[in-house]
Amino acid sequence: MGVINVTPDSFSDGGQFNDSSLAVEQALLLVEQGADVLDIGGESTRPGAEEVTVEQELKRVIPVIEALSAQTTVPISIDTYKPQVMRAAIDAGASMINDVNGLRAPGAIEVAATANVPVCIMHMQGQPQTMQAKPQYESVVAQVEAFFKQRVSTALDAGIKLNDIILDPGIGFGKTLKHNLELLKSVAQLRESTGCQMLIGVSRKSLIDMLLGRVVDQRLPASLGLAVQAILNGAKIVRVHDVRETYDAIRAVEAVCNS
Ligand code: 8Y7
Repeated sequence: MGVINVTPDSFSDGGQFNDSSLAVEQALLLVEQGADVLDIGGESTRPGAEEVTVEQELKRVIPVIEALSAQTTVPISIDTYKPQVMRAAIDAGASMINDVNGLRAPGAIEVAATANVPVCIMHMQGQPQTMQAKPQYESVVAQVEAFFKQRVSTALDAGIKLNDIILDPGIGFGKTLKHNLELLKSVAQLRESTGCQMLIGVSRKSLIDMLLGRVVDQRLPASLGLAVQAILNGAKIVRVHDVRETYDAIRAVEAVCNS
């Protein structure tokens, strides 16, 4: 899954793709590089980021989704927790929902069920503005697992198909370094206990800074190592900024696994 931020404040690309045509160009480049899904987001969820209004978010993402769906058959995922944005994005050609809030906003689960598309339900403790202040768990893996089971049950009750549910432990979303490492170690267990496919996002994240002291443009080697490990542990999708590099790393390792 290739990341396209259509925001002026996303930490990893400095907002250079905040113009729709640049975002479309970048997305098509990621397709050439091997992306199987494009994740289009119009509101930064990095720790401390400001919220944007529905109108602002629609203005950012809808033109990009419309243009892209005319130019590529690669599935487009809408990265939002707002039901109005989900609905408009689906109407504009998106065919997957990526919700960092796990379909917990009022109306989100109904929109996802009606849209009848795959949904990624991510775990987050707290809200983006404050989530890194003091993340606390008795057992992070057990609590994320319990959250997944509750959300899957609610999603199924709302009419979402089990096969359409993808789960994500939300690396960096209300978690300390230790919590993130425990979750990354438990991908296979989380997949087995829920019966759902897993998505993992570690690309350029600050846990790499905490581990190695790397600024954002020095995080590619660790991002690749963690992405490969997630796949070897059974993750189905990795959400990444550096598609070509991740594609090569995973394909090379898979060749050995499949030999
Ligand atoms: C994730 C994500 C972000 C993630 C899923 C960043 C939107 C922060 N991270 N969605 N979004 N999983 N499913 O660093 O880990 O890219 S935004």
